[in-house]
Amino acid sequence: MSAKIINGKQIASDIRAELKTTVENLKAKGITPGLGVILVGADPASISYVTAKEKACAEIGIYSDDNRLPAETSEKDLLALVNKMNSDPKINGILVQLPLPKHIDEQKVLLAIDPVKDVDGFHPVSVGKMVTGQKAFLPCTPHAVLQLLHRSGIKTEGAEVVIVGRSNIVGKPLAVMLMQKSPTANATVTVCHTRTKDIASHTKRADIVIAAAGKPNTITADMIKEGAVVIDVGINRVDDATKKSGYRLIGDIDFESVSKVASLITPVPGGVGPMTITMLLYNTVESAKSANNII
Ligand code: BQF
Repeated sequence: MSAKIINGKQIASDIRAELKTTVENLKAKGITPGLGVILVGADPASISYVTAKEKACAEIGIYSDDNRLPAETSEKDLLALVNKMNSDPKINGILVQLPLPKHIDEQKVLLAIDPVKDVDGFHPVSVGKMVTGQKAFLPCTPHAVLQLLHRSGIKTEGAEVVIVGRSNIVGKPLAVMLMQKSPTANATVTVCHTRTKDIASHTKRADIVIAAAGKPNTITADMIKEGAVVIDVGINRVDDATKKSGYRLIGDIDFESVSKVASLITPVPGGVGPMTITMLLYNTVESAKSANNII
């Protein structure tokens, strides 16, 4: 089999066009959705993510408040900025770009964000609501994966889904979302990780394999059932002298070999990544709507 490629960039662009219309309608009512963005330090990958998110906001008419702080910023000063954004009516969503420098307690900062502005969905209140099936801001990357599957016409109901990776940002919430009692979820979920005895024995049974391990070539063709759907959440930078940046992005999946056995596959770049940013825009627009009692 030769897999069809799921065009995440195209699906993301379709959703962004829908959101742009929603934002235009909000603006006609005097409402401009706003995102407060905080980057601490100058990690090149983090700078590129924050820049991409702010550009995406501008393209659909979301106001963004850009805050780039030095790596030495104290936890106290960061918490003060979060608190200022919590009480700023122009800000509907607060994005603290992760990872934070080691001297700052990440959990403490996430806990300081007002849950009504928690557009990344990392606050324990959001996580708790999500796990118990209440309305909540969904974390952007798992939500991106669900939307990609949905918009590509892939049913998860009754499907055997194997997730490789158990992070708090991707694997763990994705497992919860896919096992939810809902026609758009209802999957049978297995989560594999670094202590799993035989990852291939699990992935080989799967109708849908989702790689979120953070390591290139974690998934190879011999680990995939013929005709399976394969989603690559990995974003890894590898040196490439032919690029002017000096690097290129690759996923966690050996695309070359896996695309010969899968029926559908996401590429990197241009797969889950652009959808992740789109879900951040979605949550920010939803937050602006709720702040103004619009459903
Ligand atoms: C693409 C992220 C690891 C750790 C922290 C588009 C993004 C990436 C790729 C992007 C990511 C990864 C983000 C592509 C945001 C996804 O075209 O393939 C967009 O900006 N991402 C992040 O904010 O923090 C991370 C990965």
